[in-house]
Amino acid sequence: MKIVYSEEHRHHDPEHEFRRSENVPAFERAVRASVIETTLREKNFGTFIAPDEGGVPFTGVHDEAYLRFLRTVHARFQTEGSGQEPLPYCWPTTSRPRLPPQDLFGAIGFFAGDADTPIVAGTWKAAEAAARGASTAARKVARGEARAAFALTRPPGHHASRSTYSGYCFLNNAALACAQLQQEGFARVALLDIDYHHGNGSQAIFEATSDVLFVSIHADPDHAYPFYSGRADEVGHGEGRGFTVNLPLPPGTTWDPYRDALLRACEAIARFAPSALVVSIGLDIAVGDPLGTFELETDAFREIGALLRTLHLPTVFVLEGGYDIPTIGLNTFALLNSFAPDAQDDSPGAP
Ligand code: OKP
Ligand code: ZN
Repeated sequence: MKIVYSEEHRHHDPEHEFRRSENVPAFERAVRASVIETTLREKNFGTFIAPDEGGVPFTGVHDEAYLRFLRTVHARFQTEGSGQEPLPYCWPTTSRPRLPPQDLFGAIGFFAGDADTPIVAGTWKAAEAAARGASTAARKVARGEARAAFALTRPPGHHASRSTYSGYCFLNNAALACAQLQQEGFARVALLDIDYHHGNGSQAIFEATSDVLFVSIHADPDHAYPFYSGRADEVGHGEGRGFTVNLPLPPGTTWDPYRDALLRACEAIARFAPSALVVSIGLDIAVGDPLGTFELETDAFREIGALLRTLHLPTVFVLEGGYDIPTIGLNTFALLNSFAPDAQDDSPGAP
């Protein structure tokens, strides 16, 4: 298995965020990726590679005006704002115009999905590197250079839609991996999202298409962020109707009911018969995660990897959430190592 990793994620390392209106130490920190990197290296798992020069398939995933905003917002804030961190204070609610207003705070509210996704000076640099990492992982798998790859990237991506940043996410790395696989000739791709939080950005990007099946297992939005999407009756729109599958689970979910949901997810994927699979992995489904309530132990991550292996698909794993620093490395290893026990074997036939 190829592991795509670059130190550039460190450019985005915010110290604080808001939590239910309170300023608290940030959860989505650089140490998350470094602890996973260290664990996988200690276990001698996989082959580490850097992102390649192949670019990012932005078209079809993110809007031009949104990308321009992300590239420039922090610099604009230094002159047009207070010079600290850009935070939205108002949002379009009754309707969203086609284009953002010229005013900086009008634009921030236009593109922001929440008020606890800090933007620092290096955010664009880090987000762009993560997007390149996910695109690289997809290229390696598509070109048969590896049967599976892991984009060990942050900031995460699954809450970012075509033109909103939210939930620590700016560029939708998993969606970009899907787009890259499609560009390389894999017409039908399944995107499985097992982060604790519903991947509302990924769903929004693909809800009107039948080429990408989006399947998500997550905490019931009645009780968990992102609150306004992820219910079981959201099944896609138009041509994409039936190609979105949401499997919400109650707070406190343990392995047995989780496994049932994962089996259903795997059945939906097998029925779709894709030519490749992208998995958004969130380690925040682990017991003890500060932002989750599920109770999955390390054994469960092993079982998840083993179950995904039975799909026999070229697979791109993309890191999303997971905030319990002492366990995220081991749980990532548990999942990936049971998916690909012989991870040093990168030949196309190998898992
Ligand atoms: C991102 B990912 C703390 C409250 C929670 C949103 C959670 C984002 C999770 N400020 N904020 O899906 O792990
Ligand atoms: Zn999450």
